[in-house]
Amino acid sequence: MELYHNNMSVCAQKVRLVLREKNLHPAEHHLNLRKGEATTPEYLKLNPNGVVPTLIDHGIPIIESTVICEYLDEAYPQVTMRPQDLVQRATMRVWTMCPDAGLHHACGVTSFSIAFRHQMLKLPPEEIERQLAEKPNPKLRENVRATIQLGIDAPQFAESFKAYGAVISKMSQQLDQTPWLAGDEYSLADAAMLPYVCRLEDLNLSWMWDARAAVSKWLERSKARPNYSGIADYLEDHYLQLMRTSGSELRDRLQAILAA
Ligand SMILES: N[C@@H](CCC(=O)N[C@@H](CS)C(=O)NCC(=O)O)C(=O)O
Repeated sequence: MELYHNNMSVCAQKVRLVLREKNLHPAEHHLNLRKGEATTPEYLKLNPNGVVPTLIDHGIPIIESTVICEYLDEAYPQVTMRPQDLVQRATMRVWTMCPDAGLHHACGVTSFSIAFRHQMLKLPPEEIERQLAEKPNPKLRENVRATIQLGIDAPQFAESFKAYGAVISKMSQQLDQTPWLAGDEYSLADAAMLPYVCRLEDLNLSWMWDARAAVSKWLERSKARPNYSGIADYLEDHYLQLMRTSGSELRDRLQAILAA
């Protein structure tokens, strides 16, 4: 088994949480996204979307992190991450589809507008253009361009950030009732959502759940599990430093956006 991934990518973190939960340790290929390593002709043959992660199992590439996690759970059922109860399983799926239904986009806009744009702004303008031109999806390309140039003043920022906040509030409602997102057991739902909450924490935005004790407790419980190594072992200090500083500097403006 092989995994093409990136240390700080939320989608890759999600898949690594599931792999660690199941005690699977594929050979790893780390792709530097800032250097365009996910858009090389060789990699595009594995993942035509030019994104990480990609899992190779029995020589076959499997793409889309949600699909990869479901695949792993079905192909390696020794440790199961789906509730037996079918209603809880349906609840699990509502959470696992959440990143694909908008949260992942909101997270990308939020992370880039607050922090990652600063890495890009250090590059010569022709290098920024080269990297943008490599993005196969034109809409994504223009979104990234706006967030690089305008940060949290980019037209799509407020809507994305509020959507992110709304997800935290939905999680809080669920976690007020059950210890894990799909019920009494840890499941694919928790693995799917943890990277997105950790990203907010990395951006120093944990004030977003100051008044939501159930989210703090869930986060603490999730990070205490051995599979959290799928995130912790890969954290890069210079990214964390950039995220913390940029998120702290913008705190007042971000709070005003959420309150508006
Ligand atoms: N729906 C895809 C999204 C994958 C995705 O957007 N991956 C990001 C990292 S989290 C990526 O590779 N971006 C390419 C880039 O930044 O150049 C999945 O869940 O696998």
